[in-house]
Amino acid sequence: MSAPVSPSLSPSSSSSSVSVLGLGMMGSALASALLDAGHRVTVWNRTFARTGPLADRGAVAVKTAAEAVAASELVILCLLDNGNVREVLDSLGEEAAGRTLVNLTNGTPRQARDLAVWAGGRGARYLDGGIMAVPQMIAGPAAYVFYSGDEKAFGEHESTLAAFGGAQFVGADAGFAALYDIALLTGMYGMMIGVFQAFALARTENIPATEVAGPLTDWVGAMLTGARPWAEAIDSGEHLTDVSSLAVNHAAVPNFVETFRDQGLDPAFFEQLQKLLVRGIERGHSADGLSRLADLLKK
Ligand code: FVH
Repeated sequence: MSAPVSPSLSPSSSSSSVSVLGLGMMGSALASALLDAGHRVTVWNRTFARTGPLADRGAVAVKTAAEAVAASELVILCLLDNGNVREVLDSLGEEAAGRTLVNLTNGTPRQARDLAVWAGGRGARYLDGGIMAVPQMIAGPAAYVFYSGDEKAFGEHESTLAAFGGAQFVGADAGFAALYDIALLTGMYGMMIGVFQAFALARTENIPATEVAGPLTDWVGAMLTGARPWAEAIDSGEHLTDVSSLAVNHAAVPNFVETFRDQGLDPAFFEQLQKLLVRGIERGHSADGLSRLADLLKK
């Protein structure tokens, strides 16, 4: 079942009609960017009061999700999680038919694929997205969004979606945008947890975190230049190194566990790292570099 796009809702004009469902910090930034780009924007939020600032700027605020979906062929969803998205979509009648649903809510690849199936069953096209920006970055030069799913729908709406920043299509499998998103956020969380542990360690001796911030930024930045060579090693399966081996790191990590314990901090992060290093050595990879850890994570 696939309903034709009505001429009055044609996505091809430079000023499009777009509906945004979910006006939290991110949804509000997205709706605001669409208004700035000159689009006609309809907004809905579970808590209606949050529509106020956007309505003041010219958005049409509606009371139900069904009205918002009915208003535009292009529908952006940005809710807390995909359980909420599914709830909202299930509350609709026939309004989803003929619409392009662009779901920018954080979620898993499997959830994205399930939502694509849901949309297909209602005659809607589905794009999933992973936003690589915080709300304040939206529409700025560093912001971009990964999209996956219906490629034709992406091509038709790419110029409207450009209001948010760069738009990168990563595959017809609806789950791919979430996979890219989670991969990049995994790097971010890993970096953050490391940085916060460094600050926590400094604070155990009353060293101000601000004193460590400068050298830490330089060091982590310098180490990140390894990302591409590690990626090449992981893709090729060739992990031999002249930088530092699993054996060298296996000898050093107990010092981190001990220091954290001595300073009254939880050493769990380093205990997990040591477990991986032990696994690598037991499997005969002691001369390999740290890029081998990616393989060792496989269950
Ligand atoms: N903020 C960020 O930096 C990140 C950047 C990358 C992408 N994430 C994801 O974007 C989704 C929304 O995040 P957010 O920052 O806008 O989140 P909140 O400000 O907390 O707004 C949440 C909105 O979801 C609505 N909502 C919650 N539960 C329901 C529900 N059961 N039914 C309908 N809507 C619901 C909530 O409505 P209300 O509380 O105002 O009534 C907000 O509109 C998220 O996936 C991030 O991971 C943001």
